Amino acid sequence: MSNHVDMKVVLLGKEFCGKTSLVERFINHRFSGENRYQNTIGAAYMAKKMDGSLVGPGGRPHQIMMGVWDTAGSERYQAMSKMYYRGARAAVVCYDVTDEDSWERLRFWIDELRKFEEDCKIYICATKVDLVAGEVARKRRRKVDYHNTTDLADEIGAVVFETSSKTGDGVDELFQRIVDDYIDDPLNSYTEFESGRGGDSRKKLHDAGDGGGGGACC
Ligand SMILES: Nc1nc2c(ncn2[C@@H]2O[C@H](COP(=O)(O)OP(=O)(O)OP(=O)(O)O)[C@@H](O)[C@H]2O)c(=O)[nH]1
Ligand SMILES: [Mg+2]
Repeated sequence: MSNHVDMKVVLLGKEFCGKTSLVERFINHRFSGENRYQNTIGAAYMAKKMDGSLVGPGGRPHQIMMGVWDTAGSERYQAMSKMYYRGARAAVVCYDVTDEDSWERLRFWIDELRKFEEDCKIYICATKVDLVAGEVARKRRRKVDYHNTTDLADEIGAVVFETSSKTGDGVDELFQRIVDDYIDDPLNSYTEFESGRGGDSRKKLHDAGDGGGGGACC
């Protein structure tokens, strides 16, 4: 019997906003460099074993395997995105703090998710914060006020993270928070059940994993 549970996470956001770099930093702990842009075609999948587990029958811990779908931001591929966010337990909707258009685009993805995946938890990720570090850079380059994002997040019940794939700031924290929320949410992949006459209450894992399948695992 499997001793892990799959969770599906999808990354959405305008092209060039930093989704692939975020996954690369999270999975491989590296940043390819600002001059190495290679747009994603369709989508890419990667998986990683996460810290934390769910308690299964007999009290056996089941490790969480996070499968991340990194989608293409180009509008050319928009129609395909539904395939990748279907069944996702969490969506990281990204925008680039130096690109106002990418912030405007958040609404589109949030509406899509709300329409088709009501139970998918939304995390708003403000990327490239290294580019606005320091007073001068902040004034010159930041195009989206942090409070606009927190207001939007409050409105839709989302969580906000600011990240830099260049320095690694906020990246592990974002993905660990996703897992922690997943474990804490009784709707996800396990339910309470009563065992034994004493009514010993434990968590029971659902059989069905919802991972995206395939791909590299670290
Ligand atoms: N300084 C800085 N540059 C970044 C950061 N994240 C991404 N970039 C750069 O931004 C550009 C776009 O990054 P990608 O991660 O490829 O963007 P994407 O959202 O995957 O783009 P699509 O695949 O086209 O949707 C690349 O040149 C990256 O090097 C960051 O945190 N800091
Ligand atoms: Mg990409």
